[in-house]
Amino acid sequence: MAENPVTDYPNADAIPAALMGPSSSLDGLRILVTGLGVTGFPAAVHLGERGADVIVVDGDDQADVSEKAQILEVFDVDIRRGPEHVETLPEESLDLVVTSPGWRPDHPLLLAAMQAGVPVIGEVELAWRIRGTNDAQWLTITGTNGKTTTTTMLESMLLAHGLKAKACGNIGAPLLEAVLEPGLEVLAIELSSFQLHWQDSLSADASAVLNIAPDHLDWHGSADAYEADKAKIYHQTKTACVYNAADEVTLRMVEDADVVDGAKAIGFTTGIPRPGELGVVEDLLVDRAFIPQRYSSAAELASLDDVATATGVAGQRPADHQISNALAAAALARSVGVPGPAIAEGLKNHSLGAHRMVTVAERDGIRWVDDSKATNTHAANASLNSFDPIIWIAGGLPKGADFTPLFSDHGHRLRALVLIGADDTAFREAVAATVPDLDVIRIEPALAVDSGVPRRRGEAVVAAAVDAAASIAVSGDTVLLAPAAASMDQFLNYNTRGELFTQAVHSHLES
Ligand code: UMA
Repeated sequence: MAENPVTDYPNADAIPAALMGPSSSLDGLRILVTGLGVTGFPAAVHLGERGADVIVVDGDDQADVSEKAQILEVFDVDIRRGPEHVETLPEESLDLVVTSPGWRPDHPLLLAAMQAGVPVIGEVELAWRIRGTNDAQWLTITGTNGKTTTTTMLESMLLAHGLKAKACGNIGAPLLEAVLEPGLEVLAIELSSFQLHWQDSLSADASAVLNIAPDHLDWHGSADAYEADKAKIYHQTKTACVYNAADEVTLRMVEDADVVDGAKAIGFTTGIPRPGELGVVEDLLVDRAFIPQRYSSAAELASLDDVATATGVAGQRPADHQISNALAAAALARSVGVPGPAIAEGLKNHSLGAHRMVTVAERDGIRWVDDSKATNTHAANASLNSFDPIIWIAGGLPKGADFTPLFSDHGHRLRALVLIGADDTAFREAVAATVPDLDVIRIEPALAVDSGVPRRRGEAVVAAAVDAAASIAVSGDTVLLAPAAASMDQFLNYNTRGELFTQAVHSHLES
């Protein structure tokens, strides 16, 4: 497997060579892991197991980490929790920092590390360097929206072909654990822009960018920086760079990428495909990219009915963005030789995950929908397009987004807006500029004092939002939780936000 030397990554030359491979000794290296969450925990375990002196820091000292601490103790991992441990670097000298994706690049501790010449890498770079317990092919997926659905569709297609495959990465199953799992043949890897930022030497077998819309601008600093990090997914791709023919930015990223010789650009389109693309002819998904006779014909892969089944709308025409997701997944699957029937079978076996436009209850003609997964304006736009009239529950961490277009485009179908963000300034300004007469109900952020520390209580906030929506909803309305914003201002993550919403709806309806 070709190695790609890291050239422009801060302090890349200082990344310890001993890291390569899954089992060489890391004795004598001191490694700081920032974050004791989904990413940090397996990283600390792995590095500790290999003999490194590991320190883990986490600003949160409230979460129950006793089970993780018990395991980490076995490897003498030093856990330091609380705000005082994340202000700057620990006093000990360090050889490497492995950071969790939620940590912003301008975090004082990470800046201090980079200034001190200590290399900072993320989970993806670490997983790429240590891979080897299995010899799996890496199929990587990013984009602003649809990543998780595309990743699970891809996994389902690979499994239908009899491959030992696993969906992992930003989807919630750590990539590090997947590369250490024996026997896997293909990894379907969802990558966020945060994860891509902290990696540089990954050379995937095939990679895809589904679409690009402004997101996470607070984390990346600008739309250009966000795009540049997303574009890194194509770097050194070996066989197929999959792009969205309807999204010029994704094509430009492929054209600008430094790929392995022979890697092909493969487009997907919801229209009739040209040679080199996958697309739709009548009610079929077809391939004009991976077949030798692509200049004269197309190979049938699956039907739009299969996509409808895969996305929970059997009997209807699936939404265009879901057809795109299915085509992107199919392109990646084709790049490792999955035949048409397995693509169709994979779609039939697939179901959408939790918190993605799930109807959680219907009572008295009022539909309650959980789309907590809509963490940005692009996703909320798709959600708002699907219902009418709507009582919209929105707000959260705005990530620098402009909400004005959502109100200009969907104001006519909104009966009311229930705002749940801790800071709702951006939403209020957007309403004032577009639909000033819209009925806006503001839910006060709830605070609880926990061991002397004030904490936001998302549970109380969604319960109040559900009560407020119920008090104005009438038959025919959809009450839609599609926040268009991230959850971390008041919730652990979007899953928790969706679960609390579902519970609040059920307890309201039962009361
Ligand atoms: N922490 C601090 N200081 C900080 C930031 C975080 O102390 O400034 C601590 C937190 O208290 C936490 C720990 O660091 O205990 C790790 O937090 P993290 O936010 O980096 O998250 P992980 O638990 O490691 O989960 C991450 C991804 N989270 C983020 O990118 C924010 C998960 O994606 C991913 O599933 C997991 O790694 C495995 O790869 C979630 C997500 O919201 C679902 N992703 C964003 C998205 O999809 O839009 C990018």
